[in-house]
Amino acid sequence: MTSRSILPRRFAAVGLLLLLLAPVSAFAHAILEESVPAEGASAPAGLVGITLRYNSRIDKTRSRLVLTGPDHDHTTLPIMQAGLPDVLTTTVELKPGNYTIRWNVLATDGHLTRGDVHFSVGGP
Ligand SMILES: [Cu+2]
Repeated sequence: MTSRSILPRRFAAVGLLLLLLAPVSAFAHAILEESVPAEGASAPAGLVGITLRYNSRIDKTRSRLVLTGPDHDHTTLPIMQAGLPDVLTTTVELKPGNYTIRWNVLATDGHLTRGDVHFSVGGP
């Protein structure tokens, strides 16, 4: 075998490798792009709508939103299954105080990511 015939094979191997890696970058794991309430924002007391928008589709049945309130109690919020595939929504009745939403989400690439959103609830 000469070096002339080896070189194209190398290129073919690199091409195959790129082809195998392509789906990974096409379906990146979830990064939070926008939230309502926004980080550090304030919402009026009462029924608060929570929306988290990601850069990729989310497996809603295997993702979790846990709310920590002013009494340091942890509440798992129900995630609505309807709506856009890259958006998690829920509503919860909240009294004034400081809150943290911890999100654990499973993206369609099979990777889990998590993060926190802090916000406060003021008077009605
Ligand atoms: Cu990923």
